[in-house]
Amino acid sequence: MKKNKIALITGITGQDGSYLAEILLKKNYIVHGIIRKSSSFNTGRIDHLYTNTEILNKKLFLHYGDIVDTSNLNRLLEKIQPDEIYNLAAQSHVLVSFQIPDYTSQVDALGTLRILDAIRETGLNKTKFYQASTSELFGKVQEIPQTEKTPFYPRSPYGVAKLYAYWIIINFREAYNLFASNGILFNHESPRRGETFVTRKITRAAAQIVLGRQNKILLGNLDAKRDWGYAPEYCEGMWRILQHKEGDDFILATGETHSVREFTELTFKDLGIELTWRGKAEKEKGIVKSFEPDRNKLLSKNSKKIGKIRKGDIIIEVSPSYYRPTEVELLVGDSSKAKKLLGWQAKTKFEDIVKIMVDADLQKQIRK
Ligand code: NAP
Ligand code: F7E
Repeated sequence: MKKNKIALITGITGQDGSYLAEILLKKNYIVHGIIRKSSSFNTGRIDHLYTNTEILNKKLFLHYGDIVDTSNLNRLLEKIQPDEIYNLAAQSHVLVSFQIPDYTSQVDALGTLRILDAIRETGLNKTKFYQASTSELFGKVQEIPQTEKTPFYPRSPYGVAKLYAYWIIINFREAYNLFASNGILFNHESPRRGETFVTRKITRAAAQIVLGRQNKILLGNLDAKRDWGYAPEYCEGMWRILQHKEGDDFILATGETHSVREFTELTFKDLGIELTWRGKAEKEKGIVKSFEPDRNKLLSKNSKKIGKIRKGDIIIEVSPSYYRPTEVELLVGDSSKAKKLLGWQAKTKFEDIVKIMVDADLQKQIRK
């Protein structure tokens, strides 16, 4: 009988870790995940997996650990002997990285080195390694669209830490012949996205506004543009990157770019609210132009729960506290290499990602 492959996921409790665990379990992998000790529950995104007695401790194993803890990493690798490691653990918030740059570098830069070193220490020379690299490496973009050959110009401690990780992957690949790959992933979103990233912040707050539980959202730079894809597809792409014949670096992106403003307008449109904008910069406001809550049956079934929204209500304001000291204004990726060599392509369209997220947040809020 063919032996099941063994994968180790760092960051299994995050958005991507949770989708990747599902994908690998479906492919009959034995999945190990590193979770951090926390004073409150941090396994919400994988509860459906690890409360399943068919899966827990049979196909899915969770271990306490931290990628700043070298001896813990060595012990885990020795014990698990994974065929594939997916390093998704990171302090992944760009604005927060300006507030905790040292910690961000310890985790996002040196954390990657520690795992690579542990691979060598434990003699796991055949283990394949996936590194969660990012479009934030391009920062102040030197070329549009960005390809694997575009020079980097990171604009945050997060981006700079991930640049170290990117290069240490390539160095270990060349120096020690390790199968180590960078997935340079552009923003990817889902209902499991952390609530402080802009897309989820908007869809969650919009659902609350429509239900009359919140009056407005405070946002930062409305004109930043991102190449937003759908997270489950990107996690399938991570697996494909490690199935390639050799370690290499790949961009995963949709090739489309949209502004935070467009994301906001579409979110509210989905809920029956048309927005108009007034004012400039910090004084700009998003105002209700019209409200017809007929967009989905969901709302009509719950019409008693709809809040009292009126034409002229101010529901968006700008707060400079969300501005970044140095901003990444525009990202748009070219993933032709992944299409050609991995057969990977982003499928879910921007409008559908917004709908999926709005529906999920609305359902969630209605259930509360
Ligand atoms: P996320 O939701 O923020 O998840 C991050 C994960 O890392 C969580 O499981 C977190 O644990 C864990 N973690 C943080 N610090 C750790 C440490 N010191 N030791 C061990 N685990 C630690 O991020 P994501 O959106 O899933 O992204 C996954 C990876 O891809 C990250 O490396 C991110 O930087 C990178 N990336 C993301 C995107 C994107 O658009 N989502 C794009 C490009 C690259 P807790 O749950 O305990 O906090
Ligand atoms: O910001 C602007 C903000 O925090 C997107 C991470 O997964 O993707 C993510 O990083 C844009 C920025 O994501 C708010 O200034 C406006 O221009 O959702 P975000 P990010 O910084 O692009 C990359 C690829 C990663 O690798 C990262 O790990 O939206 N923006 N107003 C705002 N952003 C936030 N968070 N909150 C606001 O209120």
